[in-house]
Amino acid sequence: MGTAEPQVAAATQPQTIDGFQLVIDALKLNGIDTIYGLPGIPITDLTRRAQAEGLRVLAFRHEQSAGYAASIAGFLTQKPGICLTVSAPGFLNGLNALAHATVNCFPMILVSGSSEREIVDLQQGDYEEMDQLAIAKPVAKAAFRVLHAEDIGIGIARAIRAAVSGRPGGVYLDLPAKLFAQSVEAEAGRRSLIEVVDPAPRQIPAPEAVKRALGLLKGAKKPLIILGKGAAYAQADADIRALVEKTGIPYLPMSMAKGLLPDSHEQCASAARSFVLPGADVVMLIGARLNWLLSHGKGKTWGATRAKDWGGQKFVQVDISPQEADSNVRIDAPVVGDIGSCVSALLAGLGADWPKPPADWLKAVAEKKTANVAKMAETLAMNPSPMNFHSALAVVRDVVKANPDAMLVNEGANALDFTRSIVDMHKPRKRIDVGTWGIMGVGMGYCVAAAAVTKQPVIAIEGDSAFGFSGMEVETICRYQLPVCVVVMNNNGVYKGTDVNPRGGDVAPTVFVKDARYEKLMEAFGGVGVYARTPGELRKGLDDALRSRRPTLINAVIDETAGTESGRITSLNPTAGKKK
Ligand SMILES: Cc1ncc(C[n+]2csc(CCOP(=O)(O)OP(=O)(O)O)c2C)c(N)n1
Ligand SMILES: [Mg+2]
Repeated sequence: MGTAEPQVAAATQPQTIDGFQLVIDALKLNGIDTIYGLPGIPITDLTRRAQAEGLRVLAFRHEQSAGYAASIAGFLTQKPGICLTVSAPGFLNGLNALAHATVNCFPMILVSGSSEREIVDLQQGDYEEMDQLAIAKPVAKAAFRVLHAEDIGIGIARAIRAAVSGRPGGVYLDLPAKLFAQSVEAEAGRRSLIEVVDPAPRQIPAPEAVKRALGLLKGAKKPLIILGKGAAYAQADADIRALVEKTGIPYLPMSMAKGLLPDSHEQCASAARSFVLPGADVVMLIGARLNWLLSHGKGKTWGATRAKDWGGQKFVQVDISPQEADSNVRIDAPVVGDIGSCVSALLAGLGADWPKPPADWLKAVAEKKTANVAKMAETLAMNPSPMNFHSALAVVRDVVKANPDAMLVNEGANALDFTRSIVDMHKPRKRIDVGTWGIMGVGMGYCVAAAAVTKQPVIAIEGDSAFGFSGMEVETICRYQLPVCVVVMNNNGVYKGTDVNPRGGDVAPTVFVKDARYEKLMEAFGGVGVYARTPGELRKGLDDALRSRRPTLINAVIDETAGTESGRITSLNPTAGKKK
């Protein structure tokens, strides 16, 4: 056994633990294994030490991409995605993603270093001086600052709970520079850390709410189910599928709920969207909000004659937030709880003899679907030169069908809208896109997180404008050798490449350099570049990328006249009068 000497030394020099280590230990204790960030003062050593301690630290070229990566990692894993940034400018670069996470209900924690509180608060001009906590608050679900090392455990526990419990969202955690170097006695430090117990407690719906909802559904002549990304987030896939199938009700998946049931499912009414929305009499929303993406539940989309009028549908709304109901129109049967618990309660309440919806409604939906699918098939079969969105996306559709586990990232205007409607998804949570705000710039950050989280190949369908927002992250993709294939739908601009400046001189604001060679950007960092002018070349590029798992960028040359202004949401775009 040992001599007395080391014991004396240990007694006189108690072991200490510093702020850096406490942050790392607190994250690890809570099962967090990845940090998406960008180093600099005061968090450089935090990134190094986290990596040395076995956390995966994925470093980006811009904090916004790191933030979007963290936000979508949260969506995919139900654990908060961690984005780590430096103070003021790095923090602000991450702020867009924090707001995006909050708006989309993705659990994320933006952790930013900050400058010296005493100097910041007296506005004495510190290095990167900014009251970050105050700035984060309006766009975060919650915001916290930790001033003392012994509070790190509490700070991280509160951030985790706030991010994932109830309706998830973006949380800001402010860690001033001084905190990292503070030391506390090691044992006390370890004891101060909290392993959060049951961070997202189930919320069981009230039995009477479930009964009310089922009563309404049962009496419906033309029922419809709408699945939102909240339903996808819930990871209650088998129960959701059982509920849809046992009720026999046609359903519409919102963009990121595509694949929750395969888009090829016979009850999927996506191809008859403009028929089922105005036609339905009772609509059950599951994890979907009646926001602008569903025309607020009002107007022509819902069969009303005027924009502000309700269509007369009755609504069941299954949502985790008790405040969601009645946000736009009357909700006749709110069912409040976590989606998994609500769906299983609804399922249990169906009983054995649940009647299928009236046959004439199902027949009408099926007929509309068949007609629209046939119309689309004709368009998809054309092979124009140069390619248009349809001929290019017909290839993507086939490749995704052959690789149903691949992740699909999607952003742009036409590049987004056409992909959403043409490319079927076959499994849950495979499609990740611009979300509630229709935000450009999520692309490459999403690709990195999707590859890191799922280990599956990633296909990103990107408008050429959309790609530009995060294009430099192709270096990140090459650096980590991620199996990402980016397809730039290159139509020379925002919406299309044909606008002309009537005064001459500068090109029009929506137009880019013609025939830009985006594929060379990927080649610059050791990845594979492909220039694709035909569906055959696009197909080969995609197949090769999926087989090799090498970072690849396919520059798909699309007819510059092919798009429409704002894609499918032209109606939201105020114009100068001469355009309709
Ligand atoms: C952060 C952000 N900035 C600007 C916009 C406005 N916007 C919507 S779509 C789009 C780009 C559309 O062009 P592209 O990605 O090339 O798609 P296309 O329609 O040409 O296929 C822009 C700039 C936005 N949605 N988000
Ligand atoms: Mg474009």
